Formats: sequence, structure tokens, C-alpha cells
Amino acid sequence: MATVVATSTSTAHPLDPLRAGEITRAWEILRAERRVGPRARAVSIALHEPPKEVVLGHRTGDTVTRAAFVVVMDREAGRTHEAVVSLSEGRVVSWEHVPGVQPAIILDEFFECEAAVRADPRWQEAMRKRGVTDFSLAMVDSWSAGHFPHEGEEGRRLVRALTWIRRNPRDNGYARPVANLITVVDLNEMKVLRVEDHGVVPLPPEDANYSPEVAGSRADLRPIEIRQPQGPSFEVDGHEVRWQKWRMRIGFTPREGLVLHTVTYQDQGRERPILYRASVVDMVVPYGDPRPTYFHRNAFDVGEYGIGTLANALVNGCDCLGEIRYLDAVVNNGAGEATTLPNAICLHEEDAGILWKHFDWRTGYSEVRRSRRLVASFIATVGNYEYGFYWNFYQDGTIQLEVKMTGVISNGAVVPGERPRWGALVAPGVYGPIHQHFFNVRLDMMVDGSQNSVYEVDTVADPPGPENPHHNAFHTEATLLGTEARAQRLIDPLVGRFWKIVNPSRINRVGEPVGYKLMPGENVLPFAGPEAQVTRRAGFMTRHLWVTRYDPRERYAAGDYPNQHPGGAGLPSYAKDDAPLENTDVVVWYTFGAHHVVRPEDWPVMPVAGIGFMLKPVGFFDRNPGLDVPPPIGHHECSHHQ
Ligand SMILES: [Cu+2]
Repeated sequence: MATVVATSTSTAHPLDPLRAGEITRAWEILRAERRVGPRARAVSIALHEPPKEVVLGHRTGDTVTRAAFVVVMDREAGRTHEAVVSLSEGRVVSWEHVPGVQPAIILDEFFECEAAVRADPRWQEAMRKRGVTDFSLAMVDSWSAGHFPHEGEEGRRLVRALTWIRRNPRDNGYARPVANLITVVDLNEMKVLRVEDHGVVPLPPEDANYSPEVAGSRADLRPIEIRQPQGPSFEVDGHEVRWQKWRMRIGFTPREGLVLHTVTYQDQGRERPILYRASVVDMVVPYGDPRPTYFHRNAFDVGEYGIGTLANALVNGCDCLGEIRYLDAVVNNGAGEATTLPNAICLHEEDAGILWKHFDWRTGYSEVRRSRRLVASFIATVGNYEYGFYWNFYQDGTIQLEVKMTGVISNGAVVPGERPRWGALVAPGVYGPIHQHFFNVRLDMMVDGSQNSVYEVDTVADPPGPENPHHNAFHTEATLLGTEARAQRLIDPLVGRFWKIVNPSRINRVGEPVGYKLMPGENVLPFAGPEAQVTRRAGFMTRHLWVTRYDPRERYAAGDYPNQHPGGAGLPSYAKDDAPLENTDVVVWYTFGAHHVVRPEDWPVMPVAGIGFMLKPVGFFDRNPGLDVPPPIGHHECSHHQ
């Protein structure tokens, strides 16, 4: 057994993500102290975030205590443990068995599962029935199994694998889905339990490639260049980013990917906090087809797959354009080794149209300002789909999250002549089921301090009467969301609904508490019924807004272990105690759903579809905070007296 010598760990900031050496050391310490065997898998090794008071009290140069939060899966016993490993003290601080859960599916399992399926004689027989004899051309994706209890499979770590067949190794692998075939695999034993074959459907006849050689290249596009001869206007110091008056830390976890920490805005010499922490903490993609190879498609891409571990290496001029600064991400693999994902996070500035303008048409005096935004982004590939997460910061105090969806739709094959009821044909023999993508973002708010309240604001028409003789009157009504049960809300665009997070003890110069409002964008509700297993497991998607009282254990909208979970975890359970919410440390959780009625234009690779929301200051500043944005250098006519 290796002896682990305790050493002190010094690092710049308590929220810095674990470095490669810290990941491997955490695993070594754990293996040494807890006899974690060689068949144990490291599901996740991430920073054990210190308590808020430690983070907020930290001053540059202070000694930092480092710890790792580790999820370990014992394949022999099918048991999951959570450990906190102190890197500063070189010891395991806590070690807890978490009964009855299945942690996220890890990348190693994807590859091993594909190999196991290809080697299985029952699956091979199903392939031969479909005229496929070169099994190396098969792609097998490990789809999370959901919770559909099947005799003899209780407690097993399952996936329901789907198969596609390439014609040659360079093809779009998702062009030719194998319909009606499900391969159920136990990931701990890494063996196929059963192959369900619901009947042969011919493989779609066409390739669906999209390389320039196949798709062609239009010839009339001239170069566009973003030049910032003096460099970008932001500074990166370790994981801290300063841009304009914004200051934040950029973290990264294997589960969530990019995490924003301690977002503040410099206002008249004061550093004013807005967010303590923000990240997309879960998502789920319910599909609307009830047939055997579709009904279970409900990927929880964050909680079931660890979207951070699937982050792309971004390329300048392709994923981002201009003067880019990248941050690498470091994640663990199943063997507890550190893997660096180079250029996983992109930081850059973009011109964002005009920020404000007025032209005095009597005197000819004109002022115009360009808006610029800082973008912090990453892109993850989860099987067939790409998800890009873009946090945008503006000079008027706005924060925006844009999620960009692209990649290849999840699909199936249909027999010639079939008109699918639960989706659309996208190409001959290829079918895209109707589905939705629900995201949940967790916003640990800190509007000028930790003690905040949340109001729902609707616009209401006044009834006709003596006060409204011309029937034109309307006004806003703000309702305090005073408890966790009352703070489970839906959007209502017809009343201009938004939610306002205020600090009741910080009053602005017009007599109102300072605040930020959450402005919903496009949104939808799930169509899966209340008794559907996906609705039980993703209870968070039944409400667009949830507010909870801060609890460091409440981190994920669908709970800590959504994979194969029977349901009820996450937000519905966090809100059960109906804690009071007024003037306290609140966490705002916003669910936003992209409704995907698949089109032929989504094939063979889908143009980006976007969805998101904004946080905008409302009485947080005394006036337009972008007044002092200067006219662009070299464009004096942007500030012009005739
Ligand atoms: Cu979609």
C-alpha cells in the first residue's frame, strides 16, 4: 500500500478547480486509506467547495485549504461512496456509502459498452438479420436506462444501448439508425443482459455526410476578421476574469462544466456582488414516441453523463472568433487519473450591436455607443448532440445565458411509406422523434449581499371605473414569493411576467430595494404526463421557477444521482420543508425548455437552435450604467454636435 505524506497545499483561491496533481493525489489518498480496489471507478473527482464564509472572507495571500469531493463506484459490490479528501492534510475526511443510487455514466463505460455489445452473439445475430456483417462499422451509444424496473434487473447498473451502422469509417455515424433494436447492458459486469429485437426495418438508403467534399462549398464568401490590435479589454489572472466593471471567477466541474463564481460589478468605487455561483445543474430531453426503442430516451445530460467531462477542445476561428483567451479544464477518468481538456473554455469579446443612442433632431446633436459583451463559453458533445453554453456579460449590467443546440438529431429508421405520428421524416427512411430539451440553471443569488427576497411581477389592467375612465390604465403588481411552496411558478408572457430578486435592506435613491430581474425567454412545459417516469425523475421541469433557501447540500435540480433514479429527488424534495424565503440566502432555479419539432432542415447536422434567459438590473444602479462607455476610438462622429 502506498504511503501518502501529508503536505500543505498552496493555491491562489479557494474556488480554483482541482489541478491535475490534486486529482491524482486525492485518488491516491483514497486508495491508500480506504482500500479502494483496482476495479473501483472514480466517477468524479472535483473541488470540494469551501463554505461561503471561507470564500467570501478570503483575501489574496491567505492560506487556502484544499479538499476534493470524490464519487467512487465499486463495480464488484455495486456500491457508491462519497468521500471528502483533504489535500491539505493528506487524509480522508469523510467516507459515506450512498445506498441505492447509480452515479453518472462515465466515458470509459461508453467505450467498454460498445465493445461488449459488438462481441455479443445475440446482437451479432440481429445485425446479420439486417445484412450487417462488418461489426466494426457499428456505433453503439449507451443511453441511460431510466427507471423501468424489469424482472431480475433491480439494483443493476444498466444502459439501453442503441445501434447505428456506418457505411465506411468516415461517415456520419448517425445516418443509418438500426430501428427496433435495444441492447440492455449491465455496466458493472460489462455484459449484455438481453437483446430486444422488435423487427427488421431496412437501414436508410442514403449517407448523410456534411464534409465540404460532399456538401459543396459556396464560392462567394469573403473573409471577415476580428482585430483587436491592443489585445482584448479583459484580464485573466488564474481563474479570475476582469472585464469592464465585471469581475468573476470561472470554475469548471466534471458534472456541470463551466461554473461562474462570485460575480460582482464595480459601481462608483464599490464592488457589488450579484451572483455567488451560477451553472446549468441539470437537463433532460424527453422524447415523445411511446414505442420500444424510443420511450426510454430521456437523457439527463448533466446528471447522467457529466457534461463537463465531454467538453470539446475549442479552436480559434472556428468555435470562437477574435482575440481569444482559453482556459483548460482538468477532469478525472475512471481510473482516477487527471485528463486535461485543452482550450475547454473560451473567453472573448464580441461587438453586440448598439448599446444606446439618441439623436436630437432639432439641434443635430447625436450620441451613439456600441455595445460589447464578454462571452465565457464551452461546448460539450453528448453522443449525437452538441450543447454550447454561453454566458454573456454586457456593459449595461445585463447577464445572459444562451444555450446553443447543434449536432445530429437522435433518430430512427422507418419502413418506406410510413408517416410517423410522433415526429417527422427528415430524409428517406430517417425519422426524428418530437422531443424537448429542459435545462435548469441554478442561480445562487447575492444581490448586494446574501440576504435577498424574490417577487413575481405581473402587469395588470385596471378595471374601468372612476380612476380609469378611459380604460387605458395598467400597472405592475409584485407578489412576494415568501416560502418554497409559493415559489414554484410558471412563465406567463401575456402578463409580461418576470421575477425580481431584491435586497430589502439596500434601498436605491428612488426608494426601492436594489434588484435584478430574471427575464424568461422562449419556454414551454413538458408534454409527458404527471405519471410518466421522466416527469417523476425530472420534477424540476414541471415548474419554470423554483426558489429555495440556500443549503449547501442542495446542488442539482434532479438530485445528486438522477441515473436510474425512481423519482422525487432534487427540487421537489428540496422544497418539501416549505422554508420561508423572505430576506434570506435564496437560490433561484430557472427551468427553460426548448421544444424541438424536428425539421428536414435539421438533417444531416442541425443548424444552431438557441434558448436562454437574462438577468437584468432593476433599480440596482441609479441610472444607465453604460453611460460612461466611450465612443469607439477613431469614430468621433458617434459623439457629435453639429
Ligand atoms: Cu432537439
